[in-house]
Amino acid sequence: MDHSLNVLREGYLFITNRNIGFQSDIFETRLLGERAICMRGEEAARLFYDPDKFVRTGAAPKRVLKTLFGEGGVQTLDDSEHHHRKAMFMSLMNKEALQQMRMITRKHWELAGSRWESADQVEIYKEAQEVLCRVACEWAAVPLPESEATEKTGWFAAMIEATAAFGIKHRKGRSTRGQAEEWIQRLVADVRNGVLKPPEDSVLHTMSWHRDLTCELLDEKTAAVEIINILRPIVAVAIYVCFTALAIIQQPDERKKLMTSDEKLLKNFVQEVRRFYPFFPFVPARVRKDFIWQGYSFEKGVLTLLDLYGTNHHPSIWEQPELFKPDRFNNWNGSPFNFIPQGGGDHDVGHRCAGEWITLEIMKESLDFLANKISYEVPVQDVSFSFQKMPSLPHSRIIIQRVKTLY
Ligand code: HEM
Ligand code: MYR
Repeated sequence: MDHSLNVLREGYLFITNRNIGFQSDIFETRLLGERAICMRGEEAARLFYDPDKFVRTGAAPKRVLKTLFGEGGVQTLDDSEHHHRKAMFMSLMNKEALQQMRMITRKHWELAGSRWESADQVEIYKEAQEVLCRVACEWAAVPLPESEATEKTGWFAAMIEATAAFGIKHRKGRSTRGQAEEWIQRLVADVRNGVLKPPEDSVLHTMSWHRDLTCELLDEKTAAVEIINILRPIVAVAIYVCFTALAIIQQPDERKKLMTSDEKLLKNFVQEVRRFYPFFPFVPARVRKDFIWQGYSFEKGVLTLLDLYGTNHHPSIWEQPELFKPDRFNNWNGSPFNFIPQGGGDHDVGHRCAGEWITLEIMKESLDFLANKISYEVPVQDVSFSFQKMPSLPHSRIIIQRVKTLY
């Protein structure tokens, strides 16, 4: 029987529910009309990120490519083509670029905080998306006139929300991807014909002039897809920021510990936000060639899903996984396979998220801002969140009022 509908009904818990029911971290089912293996846990992640065992070509469903990922992007490449493209992404994540990201994020939060002083109420999610859209474009050297900030934020948000949606919402994501690709393609063309001269180490410059393994420039559309693979996920960090705001509100004792803006404590807190709250549910791959693992046979071409959320909540990895405890990261062993909110394994040779380090920088700065740089009241609201809807968010999007800046 095909269980695709159950994925939508059970969302983040689809795999975990069956792991518990079958008393096994691995099981087989049918999804989108084909056989699929689902698995969770540290050993499953170690297997999934073994490049000899799985490929990504043909793994992501069409609807994901048409909305979230884009076609021809790094997520769909394998082997030397992947390594070469991924190296370009990772070259943009150097120490200076991370520091730059931190400073840009701070600047835009402080500007937003000053605007909020004259507002009745503020919705953190919406504000975070707009702040991060400005941050993303500034960091990437993509020109964003202030008059277009709201529109472009909406385009990225629509792509993120469309992936697991149906009807109008899904179609909107597809059409906004088209608009966004056209917008960025025009910029790539302008860089190539000398009309735009972004700094040499910027995302826009690097991607516009990147050459593939045959020394050809990327076609304009692929270059746009990859630039959007930087901009869109930075806007998506707003989801983590919204959950961070929720954690600050719900954990006054943990918040107090952050008063000195100690970097290690900020880091523990955001790591726990990334572990605890549901965000990217699972990642797909296909079996590269037949093999047997722990008695289970994996046949060439079979769709395989690794449960990221389930691994981050696995009871044999995490003590009391359903409690929010940032201090647990004082004792975390740093394994690339047991804490995998943005994928696992290696950033350079595997598909682990290229933006993991900048996500951490944005989150630490956003946490420090929300916990220490402004004062505000929290009106009564519905902060619950769904495990069915992907991506999930607190229903109220976190509303605050009577904001005062402390800087
Ligand atoms: C890949 C999650 C932020 C760029 C991924 C993957 C996940 C993920 C689960 C796939 C891992 C795999 O296929 O094994 C997230 C989450 C984020 C986030 C939850 C928080 C918002 C970012 C940011 C950037 C980024 C800020 C860039 C600035 C990428 C790219 C890939 C990727 C380029 C493809 C890597 C590859 O296929 O080799 N991300 N990501 N992500 N992410 Fe992120
Ligand atoms: C990004 O923009 O790449 C980062 C985060 C977006 C998360 C959106 C999660 C929604 C559901 C995705 C299902 C993916 C199945 C492959």
